[in-house]
Amino acid sequence: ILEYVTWVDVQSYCREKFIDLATINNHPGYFEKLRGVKDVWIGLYREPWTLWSDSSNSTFTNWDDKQPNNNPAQQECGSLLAATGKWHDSQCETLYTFFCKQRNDIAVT
Ligand SMILES: [Ca+2]
Repeated sequence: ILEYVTWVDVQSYCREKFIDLATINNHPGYFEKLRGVKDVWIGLYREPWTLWSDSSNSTFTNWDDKQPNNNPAQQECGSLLAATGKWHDSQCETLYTFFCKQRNDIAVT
């Protein structure tokens, strides 16, 4: 069952149950896990956008056109559009589903 929660709630949940929010890389399996999902929180936070929630550096980026745009204001949390895999900055209070980082793979919970 997919849950829709705020970014901060995802971070506490993932840190308690797994390791942290998901980091996204070029892992070929991750698009398959996005089937049937709409918007997903990822472990990126402003600023800088180059650091994951687990403090690892983001070398892989996949921002959508004109993102991050902070429009409308206060878009401080990173999300991913499941249909395209592209990243957006979004308001942290938005309710999206999420990934947690589990070992070195990602898991949909
Ligand atoms: Ca945006």
